[in-house]
Amino acid sequence: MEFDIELVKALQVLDSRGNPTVEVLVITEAGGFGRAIAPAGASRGKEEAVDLRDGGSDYGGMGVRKAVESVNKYIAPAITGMSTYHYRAIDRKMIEVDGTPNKSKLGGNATTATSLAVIKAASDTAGIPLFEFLGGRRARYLPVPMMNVLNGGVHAGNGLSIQEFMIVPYGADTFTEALKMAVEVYKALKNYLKETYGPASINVGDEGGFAPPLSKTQDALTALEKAIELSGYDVEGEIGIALDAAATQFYDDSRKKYFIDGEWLTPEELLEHYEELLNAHRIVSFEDPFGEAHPEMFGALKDKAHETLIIGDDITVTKASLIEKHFLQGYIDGAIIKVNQIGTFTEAEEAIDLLMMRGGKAIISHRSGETEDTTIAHIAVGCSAPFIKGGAPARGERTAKYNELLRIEDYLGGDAIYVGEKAFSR
Ligand code: 2PG
Ligand code: MG
Repeated sequence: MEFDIELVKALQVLDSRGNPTVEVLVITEAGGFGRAIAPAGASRGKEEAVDLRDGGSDYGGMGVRKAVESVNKYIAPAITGMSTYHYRAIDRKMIEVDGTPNKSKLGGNATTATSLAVIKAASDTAGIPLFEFLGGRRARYLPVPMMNVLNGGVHAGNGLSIQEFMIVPYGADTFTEALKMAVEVYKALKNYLKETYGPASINVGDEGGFAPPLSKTQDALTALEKAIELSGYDVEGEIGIALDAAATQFYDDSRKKYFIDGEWLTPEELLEHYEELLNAHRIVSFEDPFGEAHPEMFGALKDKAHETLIIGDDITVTKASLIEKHFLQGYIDGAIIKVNQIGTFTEAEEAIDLLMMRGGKAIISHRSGETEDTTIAHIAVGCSAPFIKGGAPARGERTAKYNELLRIEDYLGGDAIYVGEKAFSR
């Protein structure tokens, strides 16, 4: 009885871009407390769960009063009295009340915030951290962070087509040390960009990475390599470079071409372009290299790039069925997991489990519109995911996740294991 929900209540709050979003509070009969906030993406896959937004003039139409009402009026009466310990039944209930394939009735923002608040309330009622509630005593692996330190695409106001240039500090013994390495590279990158491209180049994008006025992929990669070298680390064995092209964003459906590095390229030409880039630079992971129109091209790149993990995001949208399909076809090595792409933790968990059982890589991810919510840190450790994507090691909504991982590592003490380079093993 003590895990049963006594109260569910939603509130409109703000995300890191200043857009309204949904916060949900869940309290159990034993006084267990869970509060979670839905994040929001800018580069979204077509099949993602739909956020309910108010339209009209307030907040430029971005208000979420309707989604708040979904929680207070429809979700709360349906799940009050249910046991948070059995959170999957609660998520199934919300899916049933919603009744649509993409949460468009209740709003993916409403169901996401509720679902996460429910698992947090359950762990609080049990008196254990969320990661332990999810993964038990086996949950002790700290994920390798993929940290977006140079922003382009729809997250920045520069000419870079590729959305995210990330550093991956895998050659460390602890998460704490990996974070220190990343911060050193971030600072070195700042100095390098300022000296090379002037003070305006250290303005930052949505995920806290720098957004220099560059337009060539090559120059951004060189900047990252320089920063790694200047900090005294090795791009071959300590800190890798990862990319998220979010290529749907620079694909023009009428021309059937991608715009990158000053040129319009067919999918085949883009493949060649990537091959050249991958020959010149060591890239450990490459997310969404092509748009949703060309899943088979992921496979073509995977066949050529054996040293690089090919990762789906917009083409997989945290849906177990899509992840399995693309994985079994040999198109991807792994997938990005974002609870709000699918709308409930239970469905995201299913996608993670299925992917990991097949031998794929689950990368637990933030969104470009984030908040102080740190649930993804717990999901990553709780599900023993090899990687987490959380943005730059700067800006409160990004450092919140990394700081929580520091706390988890400290809490685990001698039991903690940093996944490190094993994150890449196949
Ligand atoms: C992505 C994400 C997070 P957004 O594409 O992987 O980095 O961006 O939240 O805008 O979809
Ligand atoms: Mg992505």
